[in-house]
Amino acid sequence: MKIKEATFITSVANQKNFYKTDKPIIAVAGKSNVGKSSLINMLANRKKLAKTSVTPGRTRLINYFDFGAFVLADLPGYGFAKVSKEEKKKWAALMESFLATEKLDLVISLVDIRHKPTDDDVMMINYLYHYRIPFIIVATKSDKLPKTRVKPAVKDIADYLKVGTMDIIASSSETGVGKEQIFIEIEKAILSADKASEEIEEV
Ligand SMILES: Nc1nc2c(ncn2[C@@H]2O[C@H](COP(=O)(O)OP(=O)(O)OP(=O)(O)O)[C@@H](O)[C@H]2O)c(=O)[nH]1
Ligand SMILES: [Mg+2]
Repeated sequence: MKIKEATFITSVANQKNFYKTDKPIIAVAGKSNVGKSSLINMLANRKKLAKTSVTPGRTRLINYFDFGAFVLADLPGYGFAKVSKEEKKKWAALMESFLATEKLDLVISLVDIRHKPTDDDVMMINYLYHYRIPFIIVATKSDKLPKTRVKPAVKDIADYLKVGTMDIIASSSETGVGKEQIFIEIEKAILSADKASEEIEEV
């Protein structure tokens, strides 16, 4: 899959403004600082399409990007300790309505390859199962591990999340590792979205 030009669409803070489109919607989820915005920039081949930050918890809104064949939503990160209770509640409400009402074709759920998934990571995966949203797990920042430790780290995360190692893609936004595999999964998700809508038309 070749991305010609990805562009920013809009930022939204509440359900009433969720972006409506006929294109497949793919969302990128994960805790603050895990590398969601960096991953989006890697997929777009652009350094500054999605704002990245050394200070965690910067993306408080859902940011939508047009990738041509699909729309990508950069979700606000979770699990940031310094956020007030009030804001955590807001985040949970926003995420819940987003996952429950938007017909997502794929969620790219990010975890840090160097750490055991957090309780919030597990909660996110459970949400995805609950709402029957197709998802893949991407283990980010693989460049920060020695090459020999990447496979064992993926295995540990897979065991912990009770998924197969084949369900996890190790990636690095610094080196571009994992990019092609992620696009293969995006293509698969788009194809099955097309199929589903054809079936509806036939009825
Ligand atoms: N070495 C390395 N650093 C990365 C990678 N991905 C992200 N980072 C760094 O991690 C920090 C956070 O990255 P972001 O992409 O802003 O993370 P985010 O998940 O969007 O964070 P929030 O929007 O705050 O939730 C930045 O300093 C990035 O440069 C990666 O693959 N390798
Ligand atoms: Mg971000």
